[in-house]
Amino acid sequence: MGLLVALDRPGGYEELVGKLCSRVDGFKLGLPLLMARGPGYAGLLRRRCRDALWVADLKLADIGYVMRLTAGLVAEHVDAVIAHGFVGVEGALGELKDYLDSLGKRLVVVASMSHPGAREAYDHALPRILETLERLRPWGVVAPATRPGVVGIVRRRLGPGVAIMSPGVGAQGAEPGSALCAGADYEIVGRAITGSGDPVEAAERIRREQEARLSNCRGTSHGS
Ligand code: 3DU
Repeated sequence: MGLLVALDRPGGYEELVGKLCSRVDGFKLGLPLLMARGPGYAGLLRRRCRDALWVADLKLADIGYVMRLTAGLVAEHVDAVIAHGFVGVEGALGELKDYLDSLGKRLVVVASMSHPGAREAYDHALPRILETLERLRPWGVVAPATRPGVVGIVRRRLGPGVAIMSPGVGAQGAEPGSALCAGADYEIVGRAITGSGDPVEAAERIRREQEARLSNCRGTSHGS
């Protein structure tokens, strides 16, 4: 059962990361934060919580050459980098994965997104993106907590070896634990924690809700 906190707003997160460090599994750094503070800020935050999983959410979607250059700016400070799935393997995700492998870093690929507009194109592309993921075998996949059915499809298709991360819990309406019950390893929560008056309490409450929902669904639908 995992909880990753999305840090998106440009701002100072040193204190928050220190407080949340023992309560969550990792942090996902968004583009607004990385562009405002620079890639080195990821390293500064990481020193506040070394053992957490640190993910740079670059949402890369370009040719391999440019994705490698972009990922290379932040890779030394994080464990994993996120790229979009629709750009394909040849000349794009394949090159990025080889590059990250050479650095000992992990690739996470978006299978579909959590907002309503993902139904317009992303969901239609899902069968093709699943083929890409089967060939590419990235370390992780992003699938939407708002549509747990998609999480289940990804888990069934890719099996137990892939880490599934699911955004959409909290501000976008999904309940804590719902994606975990559908087969995700981590739920990504941003505003419900970072926008709360008491982020530590919010993170602890979400943890409790994840545990409660997971213990209810275990043995029924989890991973199936
Ligand atoms: O809605 P929240 O504030 O909990 O933030 C969700 C985070 O998840 C945010 O950083 C956004 O960029 C990310 N996200 C994805 O990675 C993929 C999605 O399909 C939707 C959101």
